Amino acid sequence: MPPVRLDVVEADITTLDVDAVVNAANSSLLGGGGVDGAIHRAAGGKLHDACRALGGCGTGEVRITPGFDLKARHVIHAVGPVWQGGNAGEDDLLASCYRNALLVAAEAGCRTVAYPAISTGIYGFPAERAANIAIKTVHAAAAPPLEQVIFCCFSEEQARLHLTALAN
Ligand code: AR6
Repeated sequence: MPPVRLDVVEADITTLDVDAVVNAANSSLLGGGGVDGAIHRAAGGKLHDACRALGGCGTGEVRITPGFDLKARHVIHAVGPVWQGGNAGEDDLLASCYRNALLVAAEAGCRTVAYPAISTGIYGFPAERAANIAIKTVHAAAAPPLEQVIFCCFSEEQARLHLTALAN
């Protein structure tokens, strides 16, 4: 089996034609700002209904729904940690998001998955530290049937941090 390819792109994740996009959600799963708001807007109101039926999600955990009006067939909702200074288990919780999303994606038969930089916006996780955790965790855990994992960055700086982490 060929190894899973890891790529960094600078894009709006709602535009990507992949099997699953990961959402940086909150524990209610009922939407919010940032990438969560963008995904809900692009997927349409049925996503909200599907999320409501799930009844919430713990930090570090994930839930899967259809992608509805998105090109992506699935949305994997991950609840990242709120940054509290680094001594509240934030690193492990962030890694759990990346790992659990890979497991759920594989269960759903996904071959291509795109992640945003979970927790690095409204939740305040330091961007470089988060990029290192994202790349390290996915590199260690990605396996077939997955073929490609995309780190979808929303700025040049985020993309640079992920590319640097990938090169190390
Ligand atoms: N495509 C890709 N990345 C994006 C997009 C987009 N369209 N929009 C923003 N980003 P954030 P969090 C990047 O704040 O920190 C919500 O209200 C953004 O630049 O979306 O995990 C939820 O409901 C940043 O690098 O998520 C939660 O309450 C990254 O996505 C809370 O925010 C994550 O930023 C979650 O906060």
